[in-house]
Amino acid sequence: QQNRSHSVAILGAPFSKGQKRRGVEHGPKAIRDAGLVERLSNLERGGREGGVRFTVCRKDNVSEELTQATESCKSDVDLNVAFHRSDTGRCYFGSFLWRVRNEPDYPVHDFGDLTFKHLEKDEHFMHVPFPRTVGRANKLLSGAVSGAVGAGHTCIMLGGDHSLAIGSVEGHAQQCPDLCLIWVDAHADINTPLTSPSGNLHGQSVAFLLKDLQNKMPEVPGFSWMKPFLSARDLVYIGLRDVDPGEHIILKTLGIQYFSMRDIDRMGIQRVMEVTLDHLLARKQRPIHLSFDIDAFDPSLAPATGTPVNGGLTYREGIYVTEEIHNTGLLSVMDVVEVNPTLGATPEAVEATTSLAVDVIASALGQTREGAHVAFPKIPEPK
Ligand code: 6HN
Ligand code: MN
Ligand code: MN
Repeated sequence: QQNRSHSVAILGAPFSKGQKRRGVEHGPKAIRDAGLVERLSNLERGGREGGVRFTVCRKDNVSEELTQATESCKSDVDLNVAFHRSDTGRCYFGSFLWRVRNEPDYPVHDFGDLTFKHLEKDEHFMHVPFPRTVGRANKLLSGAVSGAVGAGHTCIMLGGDHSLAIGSVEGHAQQCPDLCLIWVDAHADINTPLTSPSGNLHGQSVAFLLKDLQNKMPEVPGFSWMKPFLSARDLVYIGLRDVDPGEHIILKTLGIQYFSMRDIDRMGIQRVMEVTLDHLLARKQRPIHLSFDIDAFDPSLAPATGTPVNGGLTYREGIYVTEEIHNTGLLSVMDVVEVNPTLGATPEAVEATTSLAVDVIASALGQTREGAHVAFPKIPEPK
């Protein structure tokens, strides 16, 4: 049984060479300035936690375990039940968590920013700019994420452009080889250097991760330190609405599970999350890597980003995604990328984007819209 740790590590990755617009390297500072650490420290995550996480059990088992857990729930303990019905409706998976109230909050460790070097001699590979610089940055990030996860933290990686997901997911996989990946983005970021219209590596991150694309990938200089390790079936996309032709043939050929904005319109975000978690977790509970590109949101909500696309997630849809991921109890690493504070038309536009980034992180780590009452075991009475 997996028990995700409760301390949170924040890791800044001020890096922008995976694309051509400068400014996204200021993302970590902008997100911190929007009050990230304070928000996470104030989260009512307090107390010791434990419980049962189960993979698949029959409906009657669930109600039995639920009764037992409820009976053993004393007044100083919160019981949190989160489970999902499988597609067939016959199986359940999820968790019963207990939490002792009124104990100190879980610590938030801000590990600061990594320092990336730009290599002077870094010629294009085909039409791909800065391959060695991007490769080296990701190698450094990989080690840092692996270290944070290995030390027992839930890791929040602040980008930076989305090429950083290569190192983030790779480092995570060093500690958790059975991880699964949820990619929330307007874009699929699954171009190979041979399909990429722009050459930019932030549009190719997933292609570096997938075993299924191994024989379609040329040897890009700067990336000899890593091998692809992820299976196409361990990946789900949410929010797609700008997919290049070469990406579309890859998605279709590999049979990757994706939910475009059209699918969200059709099914609703609730059903999308149900199928997503069922697809990734029904067979086996395993750590989740959430790679969240802020451009998944509609540009009216997240204007300060490099490749905005109309018709994105609403605030409520985006927060629902992170709430559901939190409720699995399995979030292990989260990337928040492509916040570019130099691209907002006004200071308000920048502020909207950075505070939205803080909101999705807080929500992924347990902030609820219904409220919480860790500090209030009962309704206070006048003396
Ligand atoms: N991102 N598909 C386009 C490309 O250049 O390959 C856009 C990629 C955007 C990448 O937003 O992380
Ligand atoms: Mn994107
Ligand atoms: Mn992206």
